[in-house]
Amino acid sequence: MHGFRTVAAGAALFAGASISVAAQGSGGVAPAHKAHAAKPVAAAASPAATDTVKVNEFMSYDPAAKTVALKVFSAHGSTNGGMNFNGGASGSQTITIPVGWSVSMTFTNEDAIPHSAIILPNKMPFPAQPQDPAIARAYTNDVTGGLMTGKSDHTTFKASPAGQYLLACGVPGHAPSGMWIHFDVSADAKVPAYKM
Ligand SMILES: [Cu+2]
Repeated sequence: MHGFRTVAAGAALFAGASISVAAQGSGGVAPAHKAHAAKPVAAAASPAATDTVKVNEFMSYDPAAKTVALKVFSAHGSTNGGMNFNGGASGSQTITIPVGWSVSMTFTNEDAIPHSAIILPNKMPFPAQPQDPAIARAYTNDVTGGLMTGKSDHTTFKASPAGQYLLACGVPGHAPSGMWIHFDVSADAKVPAYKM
């Protein structure tokens, strides 16, 4: 279901070598200030080997280094009573990472109660007992107890193997309450994408 828009967004971003400006908003490209439609503006840019591409406020990546910087905020807004990541709950968002890329994830808890983040297999129901992440090192500190209000944790992991996963809260009861979004490691995607 979510595959098409993810790919389309990624392709559009990749084409926009002028980065970050066009990447704002919910997938749409902002109207051009000037209508030089025939001019190949992007081709005029330098090869941009070390440029960082901004996908949205939560994600940016370096296509040369194949690294993704991902910010994950718990209780980002009131969606699902705060039981959300970056405003997404019960799978309403999908993060897509090309297989083999390195993900640098910074998690920050904006809620009054503890939360955490862990990559789990895309399986329901959620396990009743705490378990290891589906991708090595893809979890935040004290994943069961959670981080207190305002606390952050950082982890870096390699997005592998390809498959469909969930980014979920590891505090008991939270994931079954909807505190999870999709996390795909794709063998087909050329660049990371974030579908809101
Ligand atoms: Cu939680």
